[in-house]
Amino acid sequence: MPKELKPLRTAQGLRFGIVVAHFNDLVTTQLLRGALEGLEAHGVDTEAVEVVWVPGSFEIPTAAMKMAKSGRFDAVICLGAVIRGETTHYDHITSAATSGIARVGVETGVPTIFGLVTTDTLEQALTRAGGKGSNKGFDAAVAAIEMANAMRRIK
Ligand code: INI
Repeated sequence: MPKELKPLRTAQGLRFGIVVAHFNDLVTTQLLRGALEGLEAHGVDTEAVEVVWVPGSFEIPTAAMKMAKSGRFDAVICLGAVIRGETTHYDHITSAATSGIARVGVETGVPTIFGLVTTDTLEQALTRAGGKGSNKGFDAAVAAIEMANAMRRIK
């Protein structure tokens, strides 16, 4: 039988950083609410969570890198909302945020979780931020817990 590390969603003793963009904060405050609910639902102590706000999604990787390098967090959750209808540089911001967030995780070994909604309209973004039951922030929190556990268990 191969050794198999199945998803583990217990979160006692784990610490999480959250970077959240305030651009489109109608959406991102809902993503943050979802992420905090997701962590709490799995037993994360609120004292073990630190939230930093940044201006927009473009700035998320810089703050995530500093959090990841601090050695104080088991995973860093990144939350933002990029809405095509409101910008001509949607593709640039989305691509910089996406590759930057991925780079932080790969370079530091501290999992970074992609909790950005990238949509055509504000309505679509609100739907993905809990509007109709699902919240990408909550999903990001669950992914963070799974990755934090996986990284602790890989020898
Ligand atoms: N930032 C976002 O997070 N979402 C957006 O939709 C957005 N738009 O539309 O422009 C946005 N722009 C700000 C950007 O992320 C930076 O904060 C800004 O360019 C300063 O570097």
